[in-house]
Amino acid sequence: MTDDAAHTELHERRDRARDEDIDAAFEAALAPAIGFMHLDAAFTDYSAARVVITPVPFDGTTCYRPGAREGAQAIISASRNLELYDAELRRSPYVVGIHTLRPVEIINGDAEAMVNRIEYVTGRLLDAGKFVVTLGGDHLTSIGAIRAFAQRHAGMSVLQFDAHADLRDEYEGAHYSAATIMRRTLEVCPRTAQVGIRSLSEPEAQLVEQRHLPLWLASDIHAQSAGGRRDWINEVVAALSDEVYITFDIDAFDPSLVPGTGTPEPGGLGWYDAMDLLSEVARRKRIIGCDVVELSPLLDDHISPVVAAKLVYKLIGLALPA
Ligand SMILES: [Mn+2]
Repeated sequence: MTDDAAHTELHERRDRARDEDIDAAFEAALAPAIGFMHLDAAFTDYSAARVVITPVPFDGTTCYRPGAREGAQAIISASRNLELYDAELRRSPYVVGIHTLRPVEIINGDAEAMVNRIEYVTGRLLDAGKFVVTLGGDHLTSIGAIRAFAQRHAGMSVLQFDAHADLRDEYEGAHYSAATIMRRTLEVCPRTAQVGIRSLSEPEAQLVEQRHLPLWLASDIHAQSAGGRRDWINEVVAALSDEVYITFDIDAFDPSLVPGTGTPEPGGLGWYDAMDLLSEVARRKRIIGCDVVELSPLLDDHISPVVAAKLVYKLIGLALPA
């Protein structure tokens, strides 16, 4: 089968279930679990896939409502509903191949060991030349991935979307926590930009001031957007180096868009705030990897996982122009 034929057949098959699928279901029972975007084997083969999705079902350092351990699977399930074709990019990003790993085995009660395991898995994938997308899990997940990237990309920067600054040195005595991940990030990657922030402690605010950390409050972004101004986008891009790792805490979005998160904060970003910035970053920089964390599914809310899944697919499309 040519690539074109496989492409067309996949589009058709996803549009309507066929009787043969009942037979196929018997075979599928013997096959690996369904991955992100529910693609056919031609587009999920590990050796050919450009993208590898790493699910991390860990929420051991969540400080408010737990449940982010269900986030990665909810994103993968919701991705079944997405179109393969990206309307704005005018192409089908999945053709680069997307392989979904089995979830990383979690280590309960030992956040540092969990970080080390994620770092190891991410490092192996990077050394194999993969574009790695890590799905949390709570925000602790990200530091493992960021360390693996920082070791291999000197001079990279980290762009964080988040309601929270996550700059505490310790949280309830813990060095490794969802609340400390940007502080740990600064230890391996001093160049950061924090966007959508609307919750931080006084010591965190002092740290931002002392170190002149580039940080954009959601309220400032809102005020600019309301006045039709987009200066903040240029400012954020200017703060970044050429190679950009994106860590996207889903609570950066307004909770009216994504209520399914562990530590919701009112007054967040809209979808197009995030899209406009991401498009500009993709246009002027190189996105080397990303994670989407802190989706914590709620009963009867199927919107939050869809938003997160669409964000993941958009990040892949923006980072890897065909
Ligand atoms: Mn957060």
